[in-house]
Amino acid sequence: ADFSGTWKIKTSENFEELLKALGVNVFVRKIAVAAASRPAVEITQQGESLSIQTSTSVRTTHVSFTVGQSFNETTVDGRLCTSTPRWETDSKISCEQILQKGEGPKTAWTREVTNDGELILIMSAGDVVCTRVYQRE
Ligand code: RET
Ligand code: NA
Repeated sequence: ADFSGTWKIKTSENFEELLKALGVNVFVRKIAVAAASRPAVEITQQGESLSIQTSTSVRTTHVSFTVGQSFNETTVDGRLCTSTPRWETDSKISCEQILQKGEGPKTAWTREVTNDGELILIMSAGDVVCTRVYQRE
């Protein structure tokens, strides 16, 4: 599948609940939720290698990885973790995260490009699941 493109958000469910499950306090949560409502997501892909930049007014992350190879990233609340992405189907990447320090709920994400050309990002923390759907700009 081709994840490349500039993506704009269409729907988001449970993002605040996700941050709450991660222990983010209500003040920071409100700021993060407002910022995350208008992200700019830029993905470039070459074969099995992806580069994903997610920009908001308060936090911008940039990750580059090859599916099948572990890499360092941060959880959505900013804690360093080791991530292991793998193909769940030929259009869906599933990634488990292990915190490098300390403890917290188990976190993971999946990114999938659907037949109708949408990108579905699912982020989880423990049993809380946040679903964000994007369309190409
Ligand atoms: C701050 C402070 C530390 C805790 C959090 C923050 C904001 C995080 C944001 C995340 C956005 C994530 C997106 C993910 C994928 O689409 C304010 C940096 C939680 C805004 C857009
Ligand atoms: Na997003």
